Amino acid sequence: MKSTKFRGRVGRTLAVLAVTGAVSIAVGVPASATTVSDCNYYYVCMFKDSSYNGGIASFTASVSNYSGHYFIEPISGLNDAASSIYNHNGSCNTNHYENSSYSGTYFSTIVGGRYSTIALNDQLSSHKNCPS
Ligand SMILES: [Ca+2]
Repeated sequence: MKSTKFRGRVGRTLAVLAVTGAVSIAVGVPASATTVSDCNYYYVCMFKDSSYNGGIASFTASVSNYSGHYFIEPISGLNDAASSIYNHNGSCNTNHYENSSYSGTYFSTIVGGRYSTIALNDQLSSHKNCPS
């Protein structure tokens, strides 16, 4: 009899934990859940929105044309859409260009630099990793 009651209490506790877990998952992973900490070491990361929100695109090399490249979490096109950058490549600066093929106006980042809002917002189309 006693052991039956004990199992009942454990059962209710587990049920409450399961519901709590489900709620935290739903709240903790909205569509635009990216943060600057999603940018792993060795990568330069671009984010669709300012303040490292809205999706992330991570690269270890130069990209001459963003057409066909995408942010993930959530997925959306990279070209003419980046709004914040974290240079986490650990070794060198990067250049970010208005046009493909490393042309047009550009700006540079420094190693470890975090840029929550960038010049050329929603205009970037290529970047050079370690340009000099
Ligand atoms: Ca944007």
